[in-house]
Amino acid sequence: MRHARTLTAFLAACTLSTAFLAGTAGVAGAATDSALLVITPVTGIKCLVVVKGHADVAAVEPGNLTVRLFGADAFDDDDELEREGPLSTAPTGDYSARFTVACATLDEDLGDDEIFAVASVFDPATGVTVDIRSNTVTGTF
Ligand SMILES: [Ca+2]
Ligand SMILES: [Ca+2]
Repeated sequence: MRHARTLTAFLAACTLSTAFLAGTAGVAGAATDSALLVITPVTGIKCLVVVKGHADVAAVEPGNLTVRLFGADAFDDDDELEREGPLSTAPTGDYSARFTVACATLDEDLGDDEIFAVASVFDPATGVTVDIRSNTVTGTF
């Protein structure tokens, strides 16, 4: 009985988080800025980087997106490791950038490396570039 209740609570939590994720992928103007970083080693040498999310912009144009990767550092400035672009968002402000880097590029520290992405999206309607910081991925690259 106790197990059943725990499982039900767990499933309810999963449903909630799925609904939340679906909500963040929405239509231009209806969703807030977001950036999700996922890093997957393809081989021991190459790593696949995916940065996807949404920019709440009023207008878009080709080449409005630049994606940068940084190594987070508590005691020093964050190092820029990689820059990809110009890329383009979809007309909705949604974007998904996929590229491979040498995994060694992500080796920004002795031991564990803390990597985050910044998606910079230019809005031609306002002339403003919005920087959207992602989650931080910790790994040993
Ligand atoms: Ca670091
Ligand atoms: Ca390292």
